[in-house]
Amino acid sequence: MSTPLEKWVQEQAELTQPKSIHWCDGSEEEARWIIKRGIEEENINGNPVFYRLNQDLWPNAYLHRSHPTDVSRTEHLTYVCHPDKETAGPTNNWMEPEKAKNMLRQLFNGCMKGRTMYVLPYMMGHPDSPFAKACVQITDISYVVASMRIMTRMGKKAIEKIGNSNNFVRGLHSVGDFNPERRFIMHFPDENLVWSIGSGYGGNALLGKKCFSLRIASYLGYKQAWLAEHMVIIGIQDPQGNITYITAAMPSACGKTNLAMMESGLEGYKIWTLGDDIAWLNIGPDGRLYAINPEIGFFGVVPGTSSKTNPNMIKTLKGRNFYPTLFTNTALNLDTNEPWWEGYDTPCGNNMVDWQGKPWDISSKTPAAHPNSRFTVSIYNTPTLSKEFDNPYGVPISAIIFGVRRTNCIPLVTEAFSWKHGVFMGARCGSETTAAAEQKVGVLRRDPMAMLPFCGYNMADYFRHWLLMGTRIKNPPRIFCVNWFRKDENGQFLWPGFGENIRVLKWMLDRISNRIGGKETPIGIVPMPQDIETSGINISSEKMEKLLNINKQEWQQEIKEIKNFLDTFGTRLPPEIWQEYQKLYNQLQ
Ligand code: OXD
Ligand code: MN
Repeated sequence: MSTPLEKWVQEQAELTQPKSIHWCDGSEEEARWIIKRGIEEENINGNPVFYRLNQDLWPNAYLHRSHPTDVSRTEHLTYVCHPDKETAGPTNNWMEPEKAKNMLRQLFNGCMKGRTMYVLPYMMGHPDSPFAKACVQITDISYVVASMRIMTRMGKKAIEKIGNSNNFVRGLHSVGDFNPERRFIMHFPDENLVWSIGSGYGGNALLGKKCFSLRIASYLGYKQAWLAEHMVIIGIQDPQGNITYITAAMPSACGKTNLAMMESGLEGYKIWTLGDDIAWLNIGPDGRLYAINPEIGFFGVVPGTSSKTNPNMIKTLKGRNFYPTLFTNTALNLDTNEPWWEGYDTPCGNNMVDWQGKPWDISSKTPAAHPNSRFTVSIYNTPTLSKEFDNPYGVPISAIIFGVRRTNCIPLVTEAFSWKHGVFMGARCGSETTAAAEQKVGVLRRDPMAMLPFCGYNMADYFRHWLLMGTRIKNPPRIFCVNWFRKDENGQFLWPGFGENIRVLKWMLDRISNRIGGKETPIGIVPMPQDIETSGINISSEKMEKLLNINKQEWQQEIKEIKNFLDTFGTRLPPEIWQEYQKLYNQLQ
């Protein structure tokens, strides 16, 4: 008699008709075999799935070139299929579940003919964690198998957890024919099920990541009193050796990975890494809020990564360990067989090809590496990995940060007056768009809690859930908003960013332990300019003033945009959010 898992796999095989089925065990030997298959047997657009890079300089590292149309998340092709549209809310694409399935069934029908179907059992979260979830993804491309093995705890443990039960998260994925016309990422939250076809890109195809750990998990959290968030988790060690754990939500490609592994610019302070993208937040036995990272790898943006901006990531990428490291859509130096990207430590070579494998030189008009080129690398390679990383219960959280990318208007840092005010602060966040999704870059859009593309249900209900969580948590974390990206009238960044962001984190620690005051403004509490430690960096008090300034004119425009956004939720929006809006409005008059 077959188990529910075997039965499900069998049904998917009948639909997709693969040549063979391989159940992955997550072993090192298997990983080597997968990479070899990607080099020798599978191809995308006629090119091998993997190229072996210089193994002396980049141990166990491989280059992957995606299909040229498949380089980022495709939000317009991503659907959340609740039985009714209202539950999906105004920020999600919605399709009636049966209609979505009928449509996709036709695309999946026979799509794996001549190919291998890989069955990937994996855990999101440590297998011993009460918060972990057992999952199975089916895919038909070695790139996804290799990536999932870096990003998740893949192997037999998940099969043992599932046993004879029906209790596992299902993901069916095929690259199909890569045609954007036939590319869909469909979520069925009521069934813990994801169907994704037509893309191999991480955010569309590694179904444990955005699809399950954010979209489906956020809805599970809503029903079960926890939160699945687009957040970094870090420990900040102070000169006395105390470690304070915080989380930070930031939109895609806004520096979460750099923050997660920051080399502190302030003596005595050190950052410990727990996660760079996703946090699951649960209330612990002592009533406090605890965070776990359900992933075990980084899928980060490559351009701009260097020994200056993120020295720990360079060490991580060059580290030697049992997981391979993947580079997707970087350029390649043909003389040295090394990956290369804009903003890396060394200048480009004389014999280069770009991310598509086309000859490239310094005079070329297009970038060598795709602006959303990525690395996929194990977190266990990280020199700053927290000793609490594998703690199944997670770490207690003292502060939550909402970060935005804004040229103007939003000060370097603001603290919310209360949890309720903090929820409004998160809800009103707007940020300038990046290359992480297929869209025009640099356009301001509302992105509440950096969850706009990832919240698997109506965001009005999501705000209500956040408000309710605040009443359930003992000693709720303080809430802050940061903007590292404010510019002066000449378009220059006002704040040095990167390792110097520790100075802003230090102010937060001082606030949390009531060591320092702050200035009350209509939008929240901001530091007095002298309260941000600026010794050792060249930043004038005039610049500091600009960074912390609340410009009434800009805020008049901002508040209009906030209202327009909140209006889209109609009467479903919790009254508390409108109350906070009204307070802000009144104070800005
Ligand atoms: C990511 C994203 O890949 O947010 O993490 O797009
Ligand atoms: Mn992300």
